[in-house]
Amino acid sequence: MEYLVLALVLLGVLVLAGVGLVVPRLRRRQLPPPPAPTAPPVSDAPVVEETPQVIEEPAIEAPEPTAGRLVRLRGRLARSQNVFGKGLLGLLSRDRLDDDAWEEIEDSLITADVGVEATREIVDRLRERTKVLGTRDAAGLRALLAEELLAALDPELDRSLTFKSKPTVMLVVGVNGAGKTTTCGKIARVLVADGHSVVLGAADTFRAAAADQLATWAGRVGAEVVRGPEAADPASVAYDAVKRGVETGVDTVLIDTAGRLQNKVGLMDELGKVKRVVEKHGPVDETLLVLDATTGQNGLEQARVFTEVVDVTGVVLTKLDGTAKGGIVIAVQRKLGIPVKLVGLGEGPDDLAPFDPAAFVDALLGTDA
Ligand SMILES: Nc1nc2c(ncn2[C@@H]2O[C@H](COP(=O)(O)OP(=O)(O)OP(=O)(O)O)[C@@H](O)[C@H]2O)c(=O)[nH]1
Ligand SMILES: [Mg+2]
Repeated sequence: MEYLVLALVLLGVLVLAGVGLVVPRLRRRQLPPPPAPTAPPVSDAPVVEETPQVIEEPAIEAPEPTAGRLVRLRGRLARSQNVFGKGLLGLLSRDRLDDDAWEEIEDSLITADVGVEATREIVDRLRERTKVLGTRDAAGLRALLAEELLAALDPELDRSLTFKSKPTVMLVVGVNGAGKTTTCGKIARVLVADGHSVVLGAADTFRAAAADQLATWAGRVGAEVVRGPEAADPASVAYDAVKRGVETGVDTVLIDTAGRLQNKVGLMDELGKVKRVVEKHGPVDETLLVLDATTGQNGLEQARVFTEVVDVTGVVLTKLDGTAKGGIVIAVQRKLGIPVKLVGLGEGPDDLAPFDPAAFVDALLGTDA
């Protein structure tokens, strides 16, 4: 009986506890819904719009057109102009043109790097013609000198860059510091200005900086550069550059090579190999030898060795702006039998001009004669 009472009491306690737990929950359910979230307070502060992040592409430059560049840059030949325009014309217009005067004329041509042989020819012809024609006035003498200088420059030579293959491959070679990389950059601009598309090959793998230098030039005209790891085989980089040119469908591949002295047999052999390996894709249409005009007659010996190794098709004469020896153009062509196709007249990106013999002679002689 006692047990029964105890059980009933326990049951009662449990029932009461259950009700206590459930009722508050029910109550909570019946609470009104919480207020809807209100809009944030309107502020008078100006609305700051988030600008989307723009990644800036390097600006692509529009190179100057190439036509008439030599005329525009004629002032850069000032130092050579002093020898030809002022010096020679001054000598020629002396009252008496005796043997001494002709010798002085000869000396100034040789000093201007025209070369001994060409100088003799020019002076002999001038001497003959001034005598026969009796020319003594400044304009007449200037015209005769201009004709002889022009004839010595072989104006009939084809100086255009050859575009035969697709892509046309151009190899740029020369001794250290002649201006190869700068010239590659300038040529890339010339090509782009004339409507071509270009891939550049950084086959100077001796210095990492060489490829960076080329990449900077390429970036300015939006051209692609193919480069290899430092100390990579230059022939393989050149090969890859042409391969890339084929893949991307550009019409020109321009390959910069490392500077090398013509008397280092191993380096000259390496250059021959670069050309041969590139030719697995097809012929190299242009092999441009870059010569520093300020090196004068020494440059001619370098040039000769290069022509034996890689069959040079054109000369780029750089730094004509820094020398009084503009006559080197005559000597180079004569000695090598290869046309000067381009001339460098400064360090600026568009300071490279297609070589135009008539405009060149005109610039050398100046207009104040
Ligand atoms: N004044 C003048 N300077 C030039 C001309 N062409 C090149 N230079 C300068 O010559 C120097 C050498 O030029 P680079 O293009 O580096 O010569 P590089 O032949 O590639 O040299 P390496 O690769 O070291 O053999 C640079 O300071 C150029 O700015 C030119 O026509 N006129
Ligand atoms: Mg270089």
